[in-house]
Amino acid sequence: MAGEPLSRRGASLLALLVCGCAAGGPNGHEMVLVPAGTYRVGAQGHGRNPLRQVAVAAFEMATTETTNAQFARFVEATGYSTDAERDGFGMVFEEGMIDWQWRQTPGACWRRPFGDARFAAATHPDHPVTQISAADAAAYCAWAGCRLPTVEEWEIAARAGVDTRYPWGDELMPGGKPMSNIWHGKTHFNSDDLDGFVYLSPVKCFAPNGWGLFDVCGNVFEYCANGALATDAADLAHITTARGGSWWCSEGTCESYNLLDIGQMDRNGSLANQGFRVARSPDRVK
Ligand SMILES: [Ca+2]
Ligand SMILES: [Ca+2]
Repeated sequence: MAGEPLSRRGASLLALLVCGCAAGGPNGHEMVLVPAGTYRVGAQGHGRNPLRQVAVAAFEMATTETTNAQFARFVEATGYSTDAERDGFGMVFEEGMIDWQWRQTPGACWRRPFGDARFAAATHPDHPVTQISAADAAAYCAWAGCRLPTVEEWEIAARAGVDTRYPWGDELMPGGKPMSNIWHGKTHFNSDDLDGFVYLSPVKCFAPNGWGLFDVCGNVFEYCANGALATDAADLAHITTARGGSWWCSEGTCESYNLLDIGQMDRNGSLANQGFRVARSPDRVK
């Protein structure tokens, strides 16, 4: 794969290599193998994600966002308490709020992402876990024997060999069909369920990318291992990175539900649209 730029032909070859390698990872994670090589990421003129070639060692990427069931097993095994649980609140968006408005909500945490019984983890085991800080994600990864992907690894796996804006092409909704769980409304003031979900959706509700990864665009924003990027201001020590947008992201707000944009997150923040996907660098992966 070394030196091979992304192209549709390259995508086909890589798909043959990668899709046959999905295998069981830790704590029920299904992992896809991404071969070592040099891959093209970014785009010409993109400020935070310029076009470049990156060389990576082989790695594995989970096919789904980490679920409530998986996080529950971690908590049961370790007694871990998340930042939101220790703080006593998480940040919640409700239908009818204005763009960018989030409410500090007592009791909101991974067990109750909206602070009440809706979407409770106990009754929604196949939903992605949310109300997770960067430290919470790191603690889970340490226990599970995996790690967060870098922004480049995330993009390589999410692209699955294509050079389009989305895994399925350059159109957000080809033929008017929603392809991911995002916020389609012009603003957040009015309810939006064009794709079938106003808030979170179970993992695997939408078609996967070419390598079998689900929800790389939308559902929950996914923490990455990188801190503030070189293009960010030097005083952003509390910033970490996240990719893929979320159910809350809309055309008029963050619009990060694509293969190019790199989101910024406060590493101490806990929100109802923030989760993570795990990666791994096993010794056996050459
Ligand atoms: Ca939606
Ligand atoms: Ca996602």
